[in-house]
Amino acid sequence: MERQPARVNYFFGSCYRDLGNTIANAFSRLWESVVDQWDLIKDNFNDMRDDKNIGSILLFAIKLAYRVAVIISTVTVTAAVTLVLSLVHIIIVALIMTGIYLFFSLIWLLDTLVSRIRKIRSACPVCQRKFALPHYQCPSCGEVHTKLKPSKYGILKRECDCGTKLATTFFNGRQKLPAICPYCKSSLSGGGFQVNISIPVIGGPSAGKTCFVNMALGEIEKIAESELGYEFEYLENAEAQGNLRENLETMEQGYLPQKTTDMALVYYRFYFTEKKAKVRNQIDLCDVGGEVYSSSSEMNKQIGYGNANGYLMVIDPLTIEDFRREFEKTNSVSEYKVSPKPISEVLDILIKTVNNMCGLSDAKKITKNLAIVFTKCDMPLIEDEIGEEVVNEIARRNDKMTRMEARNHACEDFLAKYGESEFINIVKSKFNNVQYFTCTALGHNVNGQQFVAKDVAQPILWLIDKQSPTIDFKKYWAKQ
Ligand SMILES: Nc1nc2c(ncn2[C@@H]2O[C@H](COP(=O)(O)OP(=O)(O)OP(=O)(O)O)[C@@H](O)[C@H]2O)c(=O)[nH]1
Ligand SMILES: [Mg+2]
Ligand SMILES: [Zn+2]
Ligand SMILES: [Zn+2]
Repeated sequence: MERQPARVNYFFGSCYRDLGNTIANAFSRLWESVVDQWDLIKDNFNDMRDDKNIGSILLFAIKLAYRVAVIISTVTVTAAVTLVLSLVHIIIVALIMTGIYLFFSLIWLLDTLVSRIRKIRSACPVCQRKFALPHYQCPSCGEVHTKLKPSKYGILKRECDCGTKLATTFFNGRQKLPAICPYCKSSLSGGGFQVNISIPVIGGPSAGKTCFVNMALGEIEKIAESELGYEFEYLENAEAQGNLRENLETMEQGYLPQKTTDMALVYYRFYFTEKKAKVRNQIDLCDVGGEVYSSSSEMNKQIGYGNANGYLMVIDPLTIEDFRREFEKTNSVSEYKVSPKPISEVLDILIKTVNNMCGLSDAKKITKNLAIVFTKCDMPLIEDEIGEEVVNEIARRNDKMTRMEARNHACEDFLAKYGESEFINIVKSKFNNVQYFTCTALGHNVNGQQFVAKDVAQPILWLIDKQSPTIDFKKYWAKQ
């Protein structure tokens, strides 16, 4: 383990040294007493060498016998007792250490298992990487602890070099410490105790991504508590780069949000969590300038596409050439801001990027969910193609079909009718789980009136529901 700016715990370091020193001291004292006796024998011998007095010789003999006896008893009995006591000492320390190691293993395992089972992951909106454990900064001295886990530095807590005690697990509050991205060092909220679900929004320039994302989040915020029973919290800091509040305010006044110029994913980050849940769901909706879908090199810089948990593709119906021609017969297309980028090209570059990032062959499916959202459905003609009545009619004709399945049918029929069969085939062959949706983010073109979104929340809720094992909107879907 990389050196941490913390003191090694007594039981993982000094404890063994202390044991060794104690035993070595006992034996060295024993040896010293043997040497002392030997020195005394030599002194006694020197004292009596010139003394031929029989009494002195006798006294010397008695002293010699006594000292030899002391030496013999020291190297036998005392040494044996010291050895036995040392062994007892070793056994006691070993027992204590076994207990401590077992406790350490248990805490380490629990912390690791909770992380794995609850799928705890953080994502960095700056470098787009995902990781299980962020780096943590000591709140007192700012030193960075790169592996704040139970370790030789401490089981439940460790002591930073500055003396501050830091929790080392999620059970005792590690997530309350300031967390930073291990790769780019950006600061992160939530302390790493969350499940991150990231959803890039796909679609060419002017497809309607930004209008959709902002209106959908506005809608989800409105219905989160009352209809869904979940807590919604948009992150109003640098981490959430998307200007949700500003965009919603602009749109409330009947104006449109600015064109997205970023070629890097813009994170709209929010928490969406069951009441009183310990682990929060952190959802990232990632908007981007639609031009990115014309540049493989720009796409490949956005590793967020590979790290995603689901994809949300926004389609402007007028992008579909055959439909646009039909539309033009009775309507003026110039009133609409049509997205010029063909949907099959957008899909193609997405698939190539994900294949490349996830090491998938062309034949291998992308297992992440895909929501395909027809937006701008306030435009004329579209209601007759994929509107609610069409969906209801399909559902009525097929009594085993759910409304969601019926909507898929309606949208696929629409795509096939207007020359996009190839798009349907690619979607089917490359994605396991696909759901079509229809919505309008604005309700009408700019006319000075307030925009009215319709059905914008469902695609995002569907992706979250599919991805999260703890989120279930059964009651909500039953009403749709
Ligand atoms: N009628 C109608 N027009 C819409 C709707 N949503 C978007 N638009 C129009 O489409 C234009 C583009 O929408 P944006 O949301 O900015 O599109 P984008 O996909 O974010 O485009 P880039 O930022 O260029 O990638 C808007 O300026 C509106 O004119 C809608 O629901 N109804
Ligand atoms: Mg945009
Ligand atoms: Zn410190
Ligand atoms: Zn980062």
